[in-house]
Amino acid sequence: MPKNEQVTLFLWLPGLFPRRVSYWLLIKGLVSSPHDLLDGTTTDPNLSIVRLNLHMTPTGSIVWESNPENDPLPTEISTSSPCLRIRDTETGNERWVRESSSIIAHLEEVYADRGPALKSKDLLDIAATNDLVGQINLSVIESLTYIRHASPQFAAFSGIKEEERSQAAARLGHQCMVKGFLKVQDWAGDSLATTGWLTPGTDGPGLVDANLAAVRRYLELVYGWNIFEKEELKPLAEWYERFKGLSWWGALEERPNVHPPELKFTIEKFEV
Ligand SMILES: N[C@@H](CCC(=O)N[C@@H](CS)C(=O)NCC(=O)O)C(=O)O
Repeated sequence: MPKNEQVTLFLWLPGLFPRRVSYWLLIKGLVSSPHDLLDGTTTDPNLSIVRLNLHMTPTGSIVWESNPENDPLPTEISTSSPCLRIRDTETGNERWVRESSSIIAHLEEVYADRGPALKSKDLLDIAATNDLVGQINLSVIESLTYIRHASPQFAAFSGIKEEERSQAAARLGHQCMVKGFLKVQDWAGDSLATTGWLTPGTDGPGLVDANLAAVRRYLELVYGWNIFEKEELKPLAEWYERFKGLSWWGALEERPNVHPPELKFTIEKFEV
């Protein structure tokens, strides 16, 4: 990274999408432990973490409280976390990256010479990585359609009235999500067979792995939902068990109170 750049991550640590960044930071060694991550401490003085706390207003909109307080996420830039700010310390000029998958892909370029590679250098592997990340993000949208209709609390949060919730919409979302994950499983078949990981051309877990593991873990924590429960997704279920074997997993993801109890929701069980 150029000497005059200060890079800041705005992270709501319990969230789904910021979790992708947390996993990336831990695999890369840019935070040295889950304890340091929760504390907002990185191993590079040019990289800072602003931790966000979520507050819901009575009208249901989200307000972020930042730690440190004097560095809030500007709402004219984004209302969502994660967010990445790159500030030129000489000119004060700022640029922003706003999407979790783009943020970790960008940081992986910036920190290409540090820690393990989470992305291949081979151009075709990179294209395949982009295919996989894109497909994961499409499947996440389908999973959101499912829970918008299957979870009374998430429906209410999304502005869907109880009588408007639809089993057909939930079922379709679920089916499309499974179809999408089957594509991921198929497209990652070679790397799963050779390295056990989803990211093409890396030795260990990479960008694709961080992007998907965060989704699997968050939906389990909030809804008690295993998104790979269908028998046909067994290779992904086995991959996730492998991911849980990473050295930092237990200290981060199995610590007491890992998820705020007020953000645990239910899913109505019906045949999907
Ligand atoms: N597509 C975005 C989604 C980010 C997102 O929705 N983040 C949630 C927290 S996990 C959020 O900030 N929601 C509040 C909002 O969008 O205003 C990404 O991949 O980063």
